[in-house]
Amino acid sequence: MKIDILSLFPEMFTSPFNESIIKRAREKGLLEINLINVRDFAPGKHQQADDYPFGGGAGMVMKADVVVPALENCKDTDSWVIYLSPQGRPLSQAKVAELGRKSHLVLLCGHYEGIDHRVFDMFDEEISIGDYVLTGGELPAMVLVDAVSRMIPGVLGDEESAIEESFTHNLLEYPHYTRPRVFREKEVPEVLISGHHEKIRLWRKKQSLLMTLLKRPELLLNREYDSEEKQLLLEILFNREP
Ligand code: 4GS
Repeated sequence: MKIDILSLFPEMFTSPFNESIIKRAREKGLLEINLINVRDFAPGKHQQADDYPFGGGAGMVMKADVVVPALENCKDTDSWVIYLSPQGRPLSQAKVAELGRKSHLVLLCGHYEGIDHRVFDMFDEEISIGDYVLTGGELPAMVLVDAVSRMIPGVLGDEESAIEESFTHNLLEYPHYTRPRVFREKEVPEVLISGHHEKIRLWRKKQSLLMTLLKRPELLLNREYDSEEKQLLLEILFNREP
């Protein structure tokens, strides 16, 4: 997958994309990330990329005659152009999985008050990472790249990618433990040391349901239940043992 990121502050991206799993994905050639400075497309000696808003008011607006050429420069027939902003649809794991199947993403990061509205018809999609206001679209672009990268086949190891993870089935993760077996009098649940794989699977499933019920109960309304899960829910709700 190729990802072009258009920003006024491309240096913000250097360290997060040069560590850990994303670094490995780039080295393996599974992921190509290009950081493009929008200012390079600003005409004139001063390379002015933003200007005062017509009609007055606070803040600056990124200029259409700078952003449009910057977008045109990286747009191809297979490109999917995303503008990160609080007005976008909230990012979800389902959307992340969908974007993971694209061959070319172009991410535009707004800064200051926003972008001249005449640029908007160039976007395929507007995405928000949550209902709060940041100083720029750079952190949202990093969040999106990170989440999408791990969907690309080969980016996670076989073991990691096989893991059933949070949100994929509208369930949160079960609790994890590693050595030591006893830490400050807190013991690792007995079943995890039992070596009984089926019992461990059921314990984890039940814990996932319980964690979701306690922390994000609204997620439970957005999923279907098989007979095993119904049984586990009955056990949780009415303390009914199998
Ligand atoms: C977000 C967000 C954001 C909004 C950018 C104010 C600078 C800022 N972008 N998800 N202008 N939340 N953008 O806060 O995507």
